[in-house]
Amino acid sequence: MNRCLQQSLAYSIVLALSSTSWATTVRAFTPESYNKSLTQIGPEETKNKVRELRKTIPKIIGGTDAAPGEFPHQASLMFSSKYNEDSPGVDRHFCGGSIIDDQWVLTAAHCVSFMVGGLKYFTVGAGDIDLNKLDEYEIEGAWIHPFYDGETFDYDFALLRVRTPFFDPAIPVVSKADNQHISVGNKATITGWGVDATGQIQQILKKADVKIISRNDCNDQNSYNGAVTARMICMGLPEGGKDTCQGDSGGPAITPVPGGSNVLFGSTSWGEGCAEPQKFGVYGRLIAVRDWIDATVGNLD
Ligand code: 4AZ
Repeated sequence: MNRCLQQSLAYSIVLALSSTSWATTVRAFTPESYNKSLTQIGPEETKNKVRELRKTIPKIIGGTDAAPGEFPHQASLMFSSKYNEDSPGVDRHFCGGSIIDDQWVLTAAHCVSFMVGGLKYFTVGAGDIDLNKLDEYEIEGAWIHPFYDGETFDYDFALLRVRTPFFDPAIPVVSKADNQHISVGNKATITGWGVDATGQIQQILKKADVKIISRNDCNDQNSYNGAVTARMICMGLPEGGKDTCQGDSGGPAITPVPGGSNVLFGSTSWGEGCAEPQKFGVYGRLIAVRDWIDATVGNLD
């Protein structure tokens, strides 16, 4: 068997296993088990116990359905239907992406690193909010940011070039001028087909509004304790409840700039759990790699 296919199978197994273990955790905490553990201890311990228990329960990730055509730049990285004929899109999707030029998708390096050597087994899906109705675009080439670090997720960026132009329009990538208007506390919109609190990939694209969090707050001891680099930007709500999750990686974070149009300024990268208080979603900060994007796309267009 081809090595890449083996790797991708391994990846699907990891995905399947992680959602299985998550589902098991949910089932382990029945109302009976809460009540039992709570009645045996005093009020202070009860509060702490509740806090502990809450950490282990998947939170509502807080999304709602996107409307048709609302995020035409949204793309899906999928196992190609050519090699998985009987599988619907929901079973083949593994990451998000954003159309940034007529033949280019921006995504996360960690979504692409295992494709190398087997691009034909993968495809870019776009053109619908329904994961089972996407048009597929063959991938011509993949460019991973040269400074990508698979351990720290620093420079978690990749570009994919497809063989034929997308039917849907690209979203502009944040410019230096736009970036002045992107500040802590601003609202941003995140989208993706990634898992909800039940661990299921979503057939209909979901959206949620979150706030931009300062790197300082995100690097706090209660959050990521220094792991957030200048190539990352955090978003979420301090109380949790709205976040990206597994399967959203590589997908867009957008915000309006003066004049009213949206720009792409983040790409979903990592986080501890999903939608937990203080554990913000961490996104690739596109302004930090705008020159690399321009050079890569510009050289081939
Ligand atoms: C993931 O595995 C993933 N809560 C994406 C985003 C976040 C966590 C995990 C952020 O694709």
